[in-house]
Amino acid sequence: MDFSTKFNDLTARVERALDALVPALPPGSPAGPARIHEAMRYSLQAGGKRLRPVLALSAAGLGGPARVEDALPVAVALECVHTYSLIHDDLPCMDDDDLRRGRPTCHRAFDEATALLAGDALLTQAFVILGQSYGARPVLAAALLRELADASSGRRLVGGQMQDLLAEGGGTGSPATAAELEFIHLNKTAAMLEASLVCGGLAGGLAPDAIETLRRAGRHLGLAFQIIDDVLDATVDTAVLGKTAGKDARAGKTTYVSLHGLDEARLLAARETTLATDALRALPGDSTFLLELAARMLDRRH
Ligand code: GRG
Repeated sequence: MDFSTKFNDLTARVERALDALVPALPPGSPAGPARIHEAMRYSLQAGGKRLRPVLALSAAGLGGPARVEDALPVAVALECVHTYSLIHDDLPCMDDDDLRRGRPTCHRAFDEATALLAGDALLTQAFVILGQSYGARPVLAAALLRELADASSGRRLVGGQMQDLLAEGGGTGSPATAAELEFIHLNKTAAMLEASLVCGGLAGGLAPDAIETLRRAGRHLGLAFQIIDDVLDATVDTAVLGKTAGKDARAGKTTYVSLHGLDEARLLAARETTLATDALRALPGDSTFLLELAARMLDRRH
């Protein structure tokens, strides 16, 4: 199977699992407020790139093709946490954005309170899914819960977002230093990519040293992903991105582009990608797909 066929096959499986595990109304529920489920699904099914679930499924596949199915629930849980973070990031009290995944943000399509609740409910739904789907395998369930909870915690995703807001003017008002920028991106961006590979590896039954190698690959892939995100924000227009472009410069934000310039930022992203692919090559199993995915993440246009 070539790369695109495999990528499309994995994303199609993710879409079906999302539909099943985040239903319009939970099975057996009375006629509760459909609005919360509509808002959750509105943002979830708006057609993101599904990178985190695809990374998880590909890492699980290193344990053999049959393991991919095992990783579907955690892949969906990762996408739920990611989508919650996007909904909250877009709120007026944070980034105040109107466009996400090519359509109006959740609070524009519904209202602010509904968007806040949809984000809360998606975060919680991730852990509902893990409990329901892996409860019969308590050792795996505990490892996945620990990994996803840590990645989305105040120490990582939320901590990275907090530092980002502080650097933007919520705190001192002074732009982030290079060290602060690395902290922001290691946590706001890389934590979830790292968790995607690690959770996939756990569901794939990989050994502890392979899990740590996946963690290292995820950290470098996450930094490369964020550097490219900064480059795209500065170079690609809103219609292509599906989210508002040029926001970093307008906000006077420190980014890899503002610190290093476009060319050097691209070189840094390539360097981080090489570090990620060096790690991926050391893994057991066939990592061809993951290596190609890393290369395409570096070359992405949106
Ligand atoms: C609100 C706790 C909280 C965190 C917000 C996701 C996020 C953290 C902020 C969004 C802004 C941003 C640049 C985040 C870095 C991570 C990133 C590039 C997210 C976008 O991921 P993609 O491009 O999005 O994979 P799609 O829509 O394709 O899934």
